[in-house]
Amino acid sequence: MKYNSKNSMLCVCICFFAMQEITAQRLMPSDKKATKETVNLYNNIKKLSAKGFMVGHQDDLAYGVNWKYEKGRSDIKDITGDYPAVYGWELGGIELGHKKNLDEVPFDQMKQFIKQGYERGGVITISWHASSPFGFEKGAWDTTHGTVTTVIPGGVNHELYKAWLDKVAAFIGSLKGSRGEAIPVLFRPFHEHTGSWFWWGKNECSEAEYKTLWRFTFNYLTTQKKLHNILWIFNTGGDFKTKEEYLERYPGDDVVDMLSFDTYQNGDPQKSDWFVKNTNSRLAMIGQIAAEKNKLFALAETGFEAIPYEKWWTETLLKAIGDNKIAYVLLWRNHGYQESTKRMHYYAPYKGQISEKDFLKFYNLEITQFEKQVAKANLYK
Ligand code: BMA
Repeated sequence: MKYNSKNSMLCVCICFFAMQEITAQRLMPSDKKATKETVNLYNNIKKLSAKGFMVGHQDDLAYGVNWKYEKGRSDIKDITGDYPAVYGWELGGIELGHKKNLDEVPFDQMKQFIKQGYERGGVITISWHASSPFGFEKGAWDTTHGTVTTVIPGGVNHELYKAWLDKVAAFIGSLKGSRGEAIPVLFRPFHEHTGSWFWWGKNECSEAEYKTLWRFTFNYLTTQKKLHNILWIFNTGGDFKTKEEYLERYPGDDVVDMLSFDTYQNGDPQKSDWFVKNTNSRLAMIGQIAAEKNKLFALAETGFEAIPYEKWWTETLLKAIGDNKIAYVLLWRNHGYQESTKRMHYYAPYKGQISEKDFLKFYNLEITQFEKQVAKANLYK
């Protein structure tokens, strides 16, 4: 092409619109100072979710149904030869200065597991069953009405709450990759708030109080503690009926990056399709909200305790997700036999478990993303 002023004008215009397109597509986390790796993760998860969803597992590297703390082991890897793409970890107990979390995972080991998962290219998500300042015995499950009022600014437990956040911040701030960079985490505090089983639940505080609790926590950790490696996940139970209901306690677009809810299979999936229908329609609902708000969405906790149905993965979970372009689905922890409930408590299969074959089928689908595939996508670059 011959160079003339008309051509160069055209070039400038094309570049201008191309740049605009790129900036329009680029997602910015709610924390305006989010680190490069955090911004990259946010955008790369979005790209990845167009092709398929990541599969995650709580406490995956710490223990499984028949083992505890064996180097490199994972129940999911025992079956597939691959790790989950998302690693869920839990901070409950850290606020009290405990060395282990409420499920007995030592925080110093958790830190190492987080680094390992991150270095391999996986994604880290953190939940926090924060204890109630009134109920150390019942912990997060102490539903004394009005607890939230006491921890937000002006409340009698506000200083205590700040001291708790300092401990959370020290942990999240200590997560560093091999170049000294902060490891990005998807933080999901005050989860399942549409239920009434935690002290931050629906019947335990007002909408305004919940929002204040969230916004205070966001501001304290980002501004005061200068943590810029967090993507913030808003999370309800699976019991909302409308978009309006889902958003009742939504604290604002400026403090949330991802929308999610938790839901579990109950009863026999071969007799009733409520889990498939319920989950699918609610994911569609939050997917619409996420699209309107230019945010991501996920199924942040799910599973079928002890997986008694051998085809639950391809016949139930896969259908429940359907064509919703979720970022990830996280299976809850593989505790094994639980004395308190006198039941087996696990949500991912282990070698020999009846749904093992179907899980492998699920693994081999193009739409499901485990660590090897996700590592190729270089989520932090
Ligand atoms: C629940 C159960 C409990 C556990 C808690 C917090 O769903 O798995 O055993 O203590 O989550 O991780």
